[in-house]
Amino acid sequence: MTFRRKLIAAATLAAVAFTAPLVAQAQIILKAADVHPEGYPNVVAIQSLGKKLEAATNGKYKLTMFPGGVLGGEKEMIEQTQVGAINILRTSLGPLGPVVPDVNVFNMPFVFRSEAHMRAVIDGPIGQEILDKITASPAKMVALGWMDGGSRSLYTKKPVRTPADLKGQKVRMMGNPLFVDTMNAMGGNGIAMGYGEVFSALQTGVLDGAENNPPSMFTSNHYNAGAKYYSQTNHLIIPEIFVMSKVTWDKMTPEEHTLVKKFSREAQFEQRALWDKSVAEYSAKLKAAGVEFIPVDQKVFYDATASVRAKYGAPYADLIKRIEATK
Ligand code: GTR
Repeated sequence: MTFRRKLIAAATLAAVAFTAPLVAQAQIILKAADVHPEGYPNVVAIQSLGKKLEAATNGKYKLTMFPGGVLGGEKEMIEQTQVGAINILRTSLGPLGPVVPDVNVFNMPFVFRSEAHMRAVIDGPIGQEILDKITASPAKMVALGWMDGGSRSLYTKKPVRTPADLKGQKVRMMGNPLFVDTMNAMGGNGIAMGYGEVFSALQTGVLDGAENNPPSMFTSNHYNAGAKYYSQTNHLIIPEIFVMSKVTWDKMTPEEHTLVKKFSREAQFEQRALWDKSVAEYSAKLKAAGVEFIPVDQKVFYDATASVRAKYGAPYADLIKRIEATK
């Protein structure tokens, strides 16, 4: 080897030694889960949080997404998150109510005047208080941020315009007694069931309808199981949430906590932008597939559900006043 070559070889070795880590660091896989499919705004926003965390920690953490409910329904996934089998979970606040009753104030029918009102509440101090209550509760989850779930309306095989039209109709609700009470008060028969079971229950006639926002109604394919009428009740405006298992959180450093919090807040707003686009897109797709959107008098359904707000809202009278006062 010439002197020049030797010099280059030595310099290359030195460069390699300089950049290579002294001890190979084992990568930590963060299992994230969602009932929604790949490409859904909530899934995309969590994946992007994962990518940012991976980059900021030089690959110490890598997020792997389990979409489409492959790890179970939200009730089962909440349980897996509590024990650390799932590290990051995006879920509706609905099925979290039986685990952390304080969140039920956001789960009440017509507690928010509009989606804009709901956003103002979750982005502000009340939203932070509810996140903190989840984290401080014995549920073993650290609440990271909110997501948008739009407004939930009713979809059925027969057109529904009034509570009387719901008489005798079996309507799927999320697993929380509050929602079964809500549907019963709206005039139907509420049946609690996991999201993944609704399609075949509609097909076999176990259910006459369900309720959800347009992106979920479309991606779950429920409109292809006979539910062709979408009545614009907007009875539930439930924010969604993403949490980290406390088991996982407790193993992270304070610097990593700061990163997770920062990227979570960003995920909240990234999802929102994607969400607004997806509501428009999936509403159009539902209409193109022959779903009839039926305008209804929401006031009638609001009045019909007063007993539910009275029952579940009683312990939170002050908080409800603050929600109402939020502009
Ligand atoms: C969707 C929500 C999911 C899940 C589903 C359901 O709107 O995004 O988290 O709760 O509804 O009805 O089970």
